[in-house]
Amino acid sequence: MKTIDIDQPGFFAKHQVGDEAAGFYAAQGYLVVHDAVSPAEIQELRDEAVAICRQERGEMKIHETHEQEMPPLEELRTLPDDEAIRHFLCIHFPHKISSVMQGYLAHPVVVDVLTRVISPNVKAMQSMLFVKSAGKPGQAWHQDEDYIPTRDRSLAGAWIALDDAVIENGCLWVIPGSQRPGILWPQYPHDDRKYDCAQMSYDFPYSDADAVPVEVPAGAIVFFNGYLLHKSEPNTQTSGYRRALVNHYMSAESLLPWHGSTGPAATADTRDIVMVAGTDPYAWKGIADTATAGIRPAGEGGCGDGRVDLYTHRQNLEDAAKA
Ligand SMILES: O=C(O)CCC(=O)C(=O)O
Repeated sequence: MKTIDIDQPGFFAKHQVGDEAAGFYAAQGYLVVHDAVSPAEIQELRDEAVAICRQERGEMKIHETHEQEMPPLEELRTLPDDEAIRHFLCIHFPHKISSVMQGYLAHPVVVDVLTRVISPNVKAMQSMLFVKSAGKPGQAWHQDEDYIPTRDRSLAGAWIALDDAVIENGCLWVIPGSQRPGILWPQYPHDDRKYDCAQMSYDFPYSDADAVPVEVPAGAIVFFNGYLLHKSEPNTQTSGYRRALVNHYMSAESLLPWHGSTGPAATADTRDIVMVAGTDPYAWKGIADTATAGIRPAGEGGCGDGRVDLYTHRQNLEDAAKA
């Protein structure tokens, strides 16, 4: 097993979380709390991941264009645990079907950090359970605010490592400080099969030399800003997984013009949220239940939506501008 250095800038023990950690997050856009989640909690989350993948917590769908990626449910349920979860890259919104996953939204270390770096009032709106078994692809460079727009740039991910995450099994990579300009860089539907079907950011003023791998031991939590450019590479190991539960949060003061919200952009506000700290200034709106748990395609059979390389994408943009 690779030795992971926890004695490096941006890494803190639980009891060290304070102004220095908050300052590192503000400057660099991320921070790591090691030993944040206990071995018993990791085991609970791993066991729950198996139950979710076996669809014992409820059936989950993969989009019909990607159905070939998954064995039929009846077959999945007959497989040994290790083999059953091997088919999964990621499950979206596991907290919508699992009370265990829902409970971890308000993990004490998460609440401690986020109330320092976001606001005393924090709400969660999304969870993703990455299994990322050996051979599964990574996620191309992106910023999470491309997908979950806040109005005050408060989006933050809390990425709980359920395995040691290292370069070889597809740990996170970040571009420190890239959140600072507060710009959402363009994205295109890349055709790079190292990555899944989510779009890739480009034309940002950083190079791969600016990127750092965030190698962390199981039990660490990586916190990262919604404007931080980040990616993960494929799991190139021949067995095992790189499991992580990543939950997303924002200030409760901001509206959330996201899916499930209706009406003018200025007042759109997804209310399928879970308060994890403080008070909700919009409690009078009530809580909605709009998101459903689902299986995220790995894109192993292609993405089915006209993927292109960057050169062709630029040509397409030029052609569209001329038309
Ligand atoms: O865990 C990964 O591989 C990618 C996670 C990610 O990109 C995210 O949570 O936004």
